[in-house]
Amino acid sequence: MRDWMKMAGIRSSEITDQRVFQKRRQLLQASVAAGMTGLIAGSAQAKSESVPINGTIIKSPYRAEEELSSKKTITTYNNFYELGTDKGDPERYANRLETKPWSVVIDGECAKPGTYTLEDIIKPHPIEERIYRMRCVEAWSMVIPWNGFSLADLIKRVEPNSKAKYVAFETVVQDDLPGIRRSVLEWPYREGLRMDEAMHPLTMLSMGLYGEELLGQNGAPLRLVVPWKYGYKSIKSVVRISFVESQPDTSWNLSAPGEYGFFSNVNPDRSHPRWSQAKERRLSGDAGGLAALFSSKVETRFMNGYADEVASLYEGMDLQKFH
Ligand SMILES: Nc1nc2c(c(=O)[nH]1)N[C@H]1C(S)=C(S)[C@@H](COP(=O)(O)O)O[C@H]1N2
Ligand SMILES: [Mo]
Repeated sequence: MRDWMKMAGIRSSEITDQRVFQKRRQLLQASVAAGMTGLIAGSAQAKSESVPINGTIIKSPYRAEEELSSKKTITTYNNFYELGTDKGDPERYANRLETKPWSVVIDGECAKPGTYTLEDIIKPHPIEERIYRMRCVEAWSMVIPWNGFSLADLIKRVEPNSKAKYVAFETVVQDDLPGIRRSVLEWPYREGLRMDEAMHPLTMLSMGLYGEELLGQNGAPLRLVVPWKYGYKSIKSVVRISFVESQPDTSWNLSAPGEYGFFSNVNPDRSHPRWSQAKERRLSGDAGGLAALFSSKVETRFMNGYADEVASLYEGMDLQKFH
């Protein structure tokens, strides 16, 4: 064991693991290139490896001041129903999600529809770090340092026309994902935003967090982040973005229209039919998993604390009705 390894607190077994890992990864990539993914599905531990984001990350002015949730909490306490309904399932099965190669279909009412590779989508945009509060409809919340850019910047590139009143999103459907075999929701997972919501500078496309590429459980390789709405609007592993004229279907609204509206703005004054939304369990630091049971309760803020920025989008709307 080398001294520098001791100093850095690294066990030699970890180094070995790293090497084995790299090998497997190369093998995997080679096989993907050769179109043999089916043969080696299940050996793809590469997805649980942290990969630093390549290039400079700019600190944006969007920085919630609260204590951050730890990387561990953010990557082990998740909702991603395609991978299972238990909070631990997304991490458990993240390696089943095939993220390479990845492309996104952009279609509908725009001048530049097409199939864009992940690189085509991300490359033109400087990557920012934005610290957002995230509030799940199940009344827990985290503070997450996302990496990514405003969705508006991508939208401008593809030039939507005047018929584009909404943006619809879809998640990938892969038969190997354990949740896909069960019909807990209608697949593909679908979400949507009104055009002005999609164009709001707070609305992000994220490809990383804590300076590392997204892991499967957080919606690798590209997901939406809309911090003033309940978490389910922030659709993961996006493969399709469509510009449409009328309000698109969303998975949660289809499954329980009385419980999940289209807008889904965080609102402590509008209870979910089965529970209050007035408070939330803040999963700060390492408070994921069982620790979540003992985490502190904080008051939920209107529009998740982003009302100064976004309340004007809903002026004159009855927010009890348009929930
Ligand atoms: N495709 C897809 N996207 C999804 C979900 C899902 O089940 N499938 N769950 C949503 C819910 S309910 C929440 S709270 C957030 C959780 O994001 P996180 O696990 O990265 O914190 O993802 C959202 N995006
Ligand atoms: Mo959620």
